[in-house]
Amino acid sequence: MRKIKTAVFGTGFVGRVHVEGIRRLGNVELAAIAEQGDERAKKFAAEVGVERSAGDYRTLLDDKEIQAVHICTPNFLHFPMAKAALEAGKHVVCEKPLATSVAEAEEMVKLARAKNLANCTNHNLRYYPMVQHLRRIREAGELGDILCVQGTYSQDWLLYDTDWNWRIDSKDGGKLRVFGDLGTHWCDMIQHVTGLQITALCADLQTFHKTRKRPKGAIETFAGKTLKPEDYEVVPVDTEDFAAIMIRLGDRARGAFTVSQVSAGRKNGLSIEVYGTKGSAAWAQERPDELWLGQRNSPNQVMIKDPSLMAEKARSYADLPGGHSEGYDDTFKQIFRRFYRTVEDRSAPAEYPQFSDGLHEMRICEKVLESSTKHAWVDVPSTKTESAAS
Ligand code: SOE
Repeated sequence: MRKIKTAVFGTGFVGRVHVEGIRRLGNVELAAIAEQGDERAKKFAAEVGVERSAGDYRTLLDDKEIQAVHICTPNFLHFPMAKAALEAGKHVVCEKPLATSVAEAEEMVKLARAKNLANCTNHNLRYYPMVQHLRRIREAGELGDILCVQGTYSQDWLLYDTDWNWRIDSKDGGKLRVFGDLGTHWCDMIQHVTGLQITALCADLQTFHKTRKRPKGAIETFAGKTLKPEDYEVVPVDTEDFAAIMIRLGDRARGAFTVSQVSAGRKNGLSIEVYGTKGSAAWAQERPDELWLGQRNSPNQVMIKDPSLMAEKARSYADLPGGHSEGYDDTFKQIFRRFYRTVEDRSAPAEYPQFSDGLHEMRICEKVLESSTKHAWVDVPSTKTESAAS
């Protein structure tokens, strides 16, 4: 069997997760790694056992054998890298948020369409098996009409002013930090499971640390807990630590959620609650194999992931039997599997979030900023997304 050759651009926290996810697929070969600077690229490639590395990603784009690339760099590089990759005829998986502006995201959508190349915005969190089960029971009408949604995406790794990461600087991460990083995941998930787009919002942002102590050396995501006072310099902060958002979905449903990187004890606390006219469901990322099902007139249930008990259309998202947990890493395998199916066969349905989904998230980001600046509700323009329904 001839494998599809792919390359990973960026070797931080999520680049490593992509490397592992790609290797679990079977039909894809990880052919090269790109990272700024030859030495860094070579070191990472050697560590993960990839022969080829490049200090400049563009050298890999000239290689006709490489059919696809994964962009896992800081956000400001997503647009130039994706544009260059698409122009070179490569299929692209791009980390979220897709870009740093609506204009960039629009151009990426247009270019991918014009070139007929597979394009994925990596909203991997949709692919937890119990999130897919929730989506399918909602589609089957088991929750009735959706009335309201609630939730949060909260972490604690930027709680102290000595915590630092590239995302804090808007030049690298974009104008929104927590919302771009976590809010886009939450919105993608809630829209995916309810089948409703966010149509209006009202956002309140807060930057608790107006200055932070930036380490003098480079620092990896989630990895700043061991530095000493002399290792830092004080810099102003221009991105938010926390946001509270009220939303409207479709023309009837309502909701509210928060996003935070300063909530002590919350490590990767994404939760969604969906309340319908017949029943409700709630799911939390830190207990991914459980789905809470709420009833008005009978006892509530906690369903444990078990493919044999899951909605039929959700079963292909669980590879292991009941009691064998599937987590964060597995969501990457699931999304990549579906992406590469469309690389192999361009007529196969795209069962994953595409650049158009990432564009919708960028529109939401733009409106979050506008709303918080104006202290007002704002409408969110609708986006025609192209992901296949199943
Ligand atoms: C850091 O906040 C981060 O790694 C995000 O970038 C991911 O998208 C999220 O899934 C976990 O947290």
